[in-house]
Amino acid sequence: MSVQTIISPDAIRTLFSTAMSEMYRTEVPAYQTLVELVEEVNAAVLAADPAERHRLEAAGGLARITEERHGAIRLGTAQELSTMRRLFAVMGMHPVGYYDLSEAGVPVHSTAFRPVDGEALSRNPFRVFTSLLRLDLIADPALRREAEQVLAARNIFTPGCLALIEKAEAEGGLDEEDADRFVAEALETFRWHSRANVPLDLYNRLHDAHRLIADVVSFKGPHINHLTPRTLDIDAVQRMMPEKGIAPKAVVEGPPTRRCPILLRQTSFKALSEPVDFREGDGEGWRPGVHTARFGEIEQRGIALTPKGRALYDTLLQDSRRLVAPAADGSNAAQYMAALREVFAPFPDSWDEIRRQGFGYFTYSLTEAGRRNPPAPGSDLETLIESGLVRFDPVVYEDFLPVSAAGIFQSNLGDDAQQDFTASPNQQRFEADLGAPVLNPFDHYAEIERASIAACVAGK
Ligand code: OOG
Ligand code: NI
Repeated sequence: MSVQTIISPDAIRTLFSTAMSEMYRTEVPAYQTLVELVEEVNAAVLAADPAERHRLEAAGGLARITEERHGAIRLGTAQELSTMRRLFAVMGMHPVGYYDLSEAGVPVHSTAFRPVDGEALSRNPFRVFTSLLRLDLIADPALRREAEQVLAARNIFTPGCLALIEKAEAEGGLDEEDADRFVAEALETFRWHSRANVPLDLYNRLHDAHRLIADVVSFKGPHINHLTPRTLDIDAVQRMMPEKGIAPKAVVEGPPTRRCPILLRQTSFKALSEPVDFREGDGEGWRPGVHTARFGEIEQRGIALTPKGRALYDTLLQDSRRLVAPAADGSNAAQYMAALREVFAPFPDSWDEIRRQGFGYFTYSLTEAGRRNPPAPGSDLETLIESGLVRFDPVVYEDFLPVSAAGIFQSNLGDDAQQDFTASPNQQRFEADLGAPVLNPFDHYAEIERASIAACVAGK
């Protein structure tokens, strides 16, 4: 293969996210309904706010505003996780962040495979929140062994997919024809299987241990469990879901509505019960049952916070929840959202204040005047801002939030699924299973900011 024929990993990611979107809309009609609602709301926001429309147009993303920003899968073994890392690497997606969900009663730990640099993100931001089941948190040793055996016997990747991963690694990428084949093969891993891999009796025992364990262990592969388009008004979509016949989770996760959005807000419609056939004991027969796993989600992103800003966010979120713990049935949703708004009042709500207090990451760039009159090397940044030579823009948060993720998990596992596990973050173990370290998101955002400052004060 000649080097010229290799296509960009970003282009493969776009083929993949488009194919996933098509597959999921067909498989989960309620998701198609959600996407149509999001399109409707986004169009209304843009019609009412020409300035926002302009800004998005200038950023080049208007046509793709509603495209999926992320999806999620849950894996069963270290081997699956490390192969998944290699699969995503073919599409320019790398592990960023470590999330321990055991603390929130969900027996998994996770990372997000995502494009890392700004250019790759702007070409296609699609990421996959990827969780690894923690069988070590299952109390019953016999059940744990049974689950391990089932997982050890499955192969979630097609032979064609594995061969193309190896080819991409050996040759530094794929050409267009191989990329098409790779996406088609990879898609098989994320597909829904209406036939379970286990008898109903084992499914029930796994389900009793934790619904998530049943979801991971009982199937041939890690079906994509949701996709998440971007909305420009998450509160409107949350409000309008029932009108479209889909049931939203109780509350929007994350920070309250603000003028200057921070981090990530997300909500979903509740997972649907779907028919599944289970094996009939050891025999050939099948017996009908149901499984609840797949849903649709939406997200709205704001500025990436520094450790100091994040600490304040975490404290305020905890305080809000202490004041009003959101009930799973949504009965106190309005009180919770009101408490959230009130408790978050001390979090500054202007970009300049967020910046001055060191709560958020920004990129700095020369203004028109700054380019005409480049600053002398070593100039003071604040002086340059005051004199209008340098401007600052918030860095968008491209990662996830453990408390929000736990809320999304929980509302889709059934509202009774909360369970206590000993909180036991184990990033070292996760990285050993992954076969690579995860990138620390704070370091990454800090570096984006540092590089932009260095360029400015150097007059670039
Ligand atoms: C993942 C839930 C987390 C998010 O957006 O925070 C998530 C899952 O349910 O597998 O996707
Ligand atoms: Ni999600």
